[in-house]
Amino acid sequence: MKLYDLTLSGNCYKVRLLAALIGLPLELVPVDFLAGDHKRAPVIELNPLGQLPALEDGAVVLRDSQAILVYLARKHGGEAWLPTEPEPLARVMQWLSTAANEVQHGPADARLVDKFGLPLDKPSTLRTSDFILPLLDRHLATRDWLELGRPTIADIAVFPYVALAPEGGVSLDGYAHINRWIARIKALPGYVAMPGTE
Ligand SMILES: N[C@@H](CCC(=O)N[C@@H](CS)C(=O)NCC(=O)O)C(=O)O
Repeated sequence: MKLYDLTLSGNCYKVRLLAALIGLPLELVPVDFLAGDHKRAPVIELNPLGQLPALEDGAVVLRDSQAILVYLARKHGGEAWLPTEPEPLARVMQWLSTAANEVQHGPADARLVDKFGLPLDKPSTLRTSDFILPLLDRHLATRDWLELGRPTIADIAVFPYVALAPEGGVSLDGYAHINRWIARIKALPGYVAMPGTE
């Protein structure tokens, strides 16, 4: 199974992290982002959006980190990481949507501005961060994991760009429940880090 990968990408890291936690070997194919290789073959043929990550599992080709988490969790994680019953499934999925929306447009985009110089609207990324991080902290005040009382792909999807928030000038000081949740994720057997989450 090949993951077209970028070390500094939190979206790629979601996939590497889940694979490590479930003991699934991945063949990492590093893509030279600065050279624009994500906009050229073979990546553009796997993902017409020209984005990473992309996954190739035999004839199955997938784009989008959330979709790849769903695929790996259902194919290799049994019921543990993504259950099939309607309510718990939906509970996990709502956080995948939050990861792709508020977390992406808040702390993740703030990091794209500060760390990589992308010309995004920094005040907007800070406003979105100020909306989602307090909400997440309140949610975690009464539970150890985002849903179902155990780690699921909800945690894996939301974790990277929350943990990387300081790289976008978004402080996690004062978010005690988020910080304890980050520590719990880092203590999971098989956990792997990425630059910026150590
Ligand atoms: N929704 C996608 C977003 C993927 C994404 O934006 N990847 C970045 C790297 S972290 C990328 O390839 N950006 C290049 C571009 O958008 O042109 C996911 O979750 O995988």
